[in-house]
Amino acid sequence: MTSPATIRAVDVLVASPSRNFVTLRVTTDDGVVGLGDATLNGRELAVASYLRDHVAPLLIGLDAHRIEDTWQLLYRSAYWRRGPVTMSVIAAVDMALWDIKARLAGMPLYQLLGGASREGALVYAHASGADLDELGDSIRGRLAEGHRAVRLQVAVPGMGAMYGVGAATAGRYAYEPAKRAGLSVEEGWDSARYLRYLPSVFEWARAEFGAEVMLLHDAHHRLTPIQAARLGRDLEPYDLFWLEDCTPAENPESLRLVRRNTVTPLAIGEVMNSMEDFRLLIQEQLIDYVRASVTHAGGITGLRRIFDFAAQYQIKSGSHGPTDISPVGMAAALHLDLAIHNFGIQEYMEHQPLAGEVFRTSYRFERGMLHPGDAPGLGVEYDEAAAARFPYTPAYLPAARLVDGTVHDW
Ligand code: CS2
Ligand code: MG
Repeated sequence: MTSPATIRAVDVLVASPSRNFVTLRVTTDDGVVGLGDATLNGRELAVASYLRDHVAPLLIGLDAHRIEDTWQLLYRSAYWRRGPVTMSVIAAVDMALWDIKARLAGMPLYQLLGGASREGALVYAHASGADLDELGDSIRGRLAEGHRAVRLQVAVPGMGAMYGVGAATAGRYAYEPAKRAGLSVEEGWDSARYLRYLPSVFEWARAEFGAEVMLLHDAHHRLTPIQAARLGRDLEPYDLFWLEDCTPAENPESLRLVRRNTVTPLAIGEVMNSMEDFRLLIQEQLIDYVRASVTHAGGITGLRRIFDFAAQYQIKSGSHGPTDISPVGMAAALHLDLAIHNFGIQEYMEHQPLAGEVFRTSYRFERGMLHPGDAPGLGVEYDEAAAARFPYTPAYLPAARLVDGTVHDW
């Protein structure tokens, strides 16, 4: 019988090394520390308060080994279920408890999840540009680093700043979708122009970079179902690995129309956080990849349930991994990626170097894949003294408007 690991302290750490991160630290009576990521980009303090004011008092004195029981307690006893704030809170606690259990076992977390099912997790990098020349340089940079899968985002001629396109001078992809302070920046949007232009980008990319490289694209929820169907069909000759968030998918039934009209693989779900969000998409095989993250979908326990359900329908994982998932969330994702059978791909948008001053990670990149490393637990250490140098800085996500000023999906 395992001796209990009684929870003695629960701390919520908010810091902004290059961008805001909310980290949960759970400490046991014996001084074993577990970390969890609770970063909800643009709404960070809502999660921090939920954790600090409502959850921390419930955790003190519990046995950290009882992960499933604690998950169910936080999910059911709150009464108010699901949603990004609640599920990010549960996620952070879940990650921290898995971290503690694996540290106590002296094993990297993936061993406790069933052991490695592969050598590493295939990742995709981001490439972007204000025009095709810049995009070409960006793709060449990623391929030179050893990446085999690249997401392409490019400015549409005649449209201003838009999602996923990094600053022209940034060199390495450095899209920061918010000013570091102040209110939302507004971006313009014109679906007709985008739909006319995008297929030519992928035609160019295939001619330039050949058939082997895996190419992805994110439509970031901006299309109607019929527009999404047309885009998927127009992109078919260029063999995308996936087309992401082609519609908002809040009405999952609308994906039936997209599916009937295109065989371009579809990935959806970075804003979703529960099994209920995915049920119809999975049962009707309306998607090919589940895009949820460990950080927003109830942790390792929550996301694994969704992935296991998806596996019954030959749907694979494609975990969300932008820089607003902290290095703790990234590490957790990699342990799960390594262990599950229906792994597809992992997004990898490298953190800025400043983040590395606060989070020391053990994951490593090799031959287009990430491996979580073999340090006990998640393999991440948090430097609180370094974090003190980077106080929380309010930052908003942009807003999108159509040419006539109508608010649109961002
Ligand atoms: C995204 C994100 O990585 C992605 O595919 O769509 O960049 C997303 O915009 C951010 O996570 C929002 O916080
Ligand atoms: Mg996305």
